[in-house]
Amino acid sequence: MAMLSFERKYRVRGGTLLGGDLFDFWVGPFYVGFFGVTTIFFTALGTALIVYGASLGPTWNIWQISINPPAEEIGLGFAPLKEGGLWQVITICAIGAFGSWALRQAEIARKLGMGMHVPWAFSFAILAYVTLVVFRPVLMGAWSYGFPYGIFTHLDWVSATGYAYGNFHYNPAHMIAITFFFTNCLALALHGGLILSATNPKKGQAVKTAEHENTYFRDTIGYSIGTLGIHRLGLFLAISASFWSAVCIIISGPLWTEAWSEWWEWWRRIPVWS
Ligand code: UQ1
Repeated sequence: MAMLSFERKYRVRGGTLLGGDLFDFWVGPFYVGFFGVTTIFFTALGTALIVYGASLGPTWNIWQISINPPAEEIGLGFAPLKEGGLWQVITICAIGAFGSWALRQAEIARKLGMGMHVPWAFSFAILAYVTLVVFRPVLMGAWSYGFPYGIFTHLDWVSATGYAYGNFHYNPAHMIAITFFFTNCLALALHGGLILSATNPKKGQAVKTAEHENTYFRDTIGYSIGTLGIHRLGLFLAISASFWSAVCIIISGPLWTEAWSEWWEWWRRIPVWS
């Protein structure tokens, strides 16, 4: 079916999650929907507040602009706008925009009768962000633990937070997260390479099939995960990377306050070799 006749068939009203017919229409190629409107609202407000916050600051140097969270004394209270309140409102806007985007993905998937894999996957990215700026600051007792919205300043925050626990690479959940990131790269490189090698041949040569792809890996390592399986594996590796990233930061402070290298004492104390 040509794309245009497909779209004529499926670009029809109905199946929205919220708002009924209210925003159930398209503008050019874009579906609008209730959550498209809320995405634009939160994004526009949040961006305007970032620009306003930058205009108050000491610099227009793009690398050095920073919207900082409130000081530790504010605890979990509301801060004056110019003393971290902007950071708080911008954080609400960001969560509103990311949440709206996930719900817009869900609404479009629902209208098309598709699964909810994309919005669920995106939700793991939202989880990682909300862990950094809401869950961990709440558990630590102050918004000051959130990261600042600036290019250099957020890097400084990562560095300082890492060194606050000695060497963050000893954090076991950080190890697991990195392992998932790297395995994700390996899987995507194998998959991208395999698909291009089979379906994008030189001029005059035949496009190969899934049987070629399966056989390539059976010949190489005695096993093929299959054309559906590789996408299940990819989704699992990607959401696991986000999930364990969230775990590794939420346990730093709320659960473990020393250097992460000390956590491994239990391993050194195992009677067999201690
Ligand atoms: C694979 O087995 C497979 O099935 C045919 C793919 O689908 C196209 C792949 O992309 C890849 C990378 C593999 C190999 C992966 C494993 C885990 C054996």
